[in-house]
Amino acid sequence: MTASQKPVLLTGASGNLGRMLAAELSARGHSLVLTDIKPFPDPLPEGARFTTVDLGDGLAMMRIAEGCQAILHFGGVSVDRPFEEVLDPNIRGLYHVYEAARREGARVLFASSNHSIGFHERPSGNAAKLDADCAFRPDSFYGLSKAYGELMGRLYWDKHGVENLNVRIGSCFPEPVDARMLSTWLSFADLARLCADFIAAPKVGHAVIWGASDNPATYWGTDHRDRIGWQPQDSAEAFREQVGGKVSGNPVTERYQGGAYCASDYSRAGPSPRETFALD
Ligand code: 15L
Repeated sequence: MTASQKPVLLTGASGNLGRMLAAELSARGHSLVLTDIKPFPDPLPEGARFTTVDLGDGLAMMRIAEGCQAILHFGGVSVDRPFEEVLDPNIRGLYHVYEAARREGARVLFASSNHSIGFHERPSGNAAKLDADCAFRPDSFYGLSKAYGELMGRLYWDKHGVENLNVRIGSCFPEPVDARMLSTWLSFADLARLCADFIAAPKVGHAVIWGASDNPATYWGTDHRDRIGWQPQDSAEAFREQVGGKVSGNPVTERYQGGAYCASDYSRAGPSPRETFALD
């Protein structure tokens, strides 16, 4: 079996993005191993099998990854949750994913998030966009787990040569639903193309990509998309009239890239570290 015929493991297969990717990648002819802690709710796509696996179970992860060429890691907690809920799936689970990848010689696509850098301010006017090599500024325990996941990729590439692509997903939904998403929206079709390009790329190394469509109002600048030859084709701009007025009215939410995740449980006296200490 050649590398391109070997199956692709998709974790988090029963979630919204997982279900969409299972259908799209199967339609592109990939053989898929699907896993999630929850049952797969759809009829199984052609060339796919599904097994329930808890990311916290290292042995089960090793077994399910056997013979796979790549792991698309969309499993784990995908929203702002208390630390104890994030710990097992997103911290311990990530280690299991990477150990399985190391053993199989598989590459990893890690579904990271804009919340790993959420406390960067939104650029106003012509201000410089944020490049992918910026500092992590997590806005939640969830965002912190995504920063950790990206660093795990850094470690496994430097130490073990496990290739990995870290996609800082903005807001991947069928359509943008508020004004922030004019900057952060990633269409399902652009994400599916990104995953297909990742599987097909001759070399990835350790790379970071902003997971957003071709949005003119983007917060984000350069990244490593050339490594996989990905170019987003959709744009949130078509939805401006529909969602342009949908803002929260919360100054913390509206100031930072991570939006409501920054404002959640926020307890600083002022809205910004810069104003308090004249420091960034
Ligand atoms: C995320 O990381 C979440 O998974 C998603 O539910 C959205 O909240 C998204 O970020 C966002 O920032 O819009």
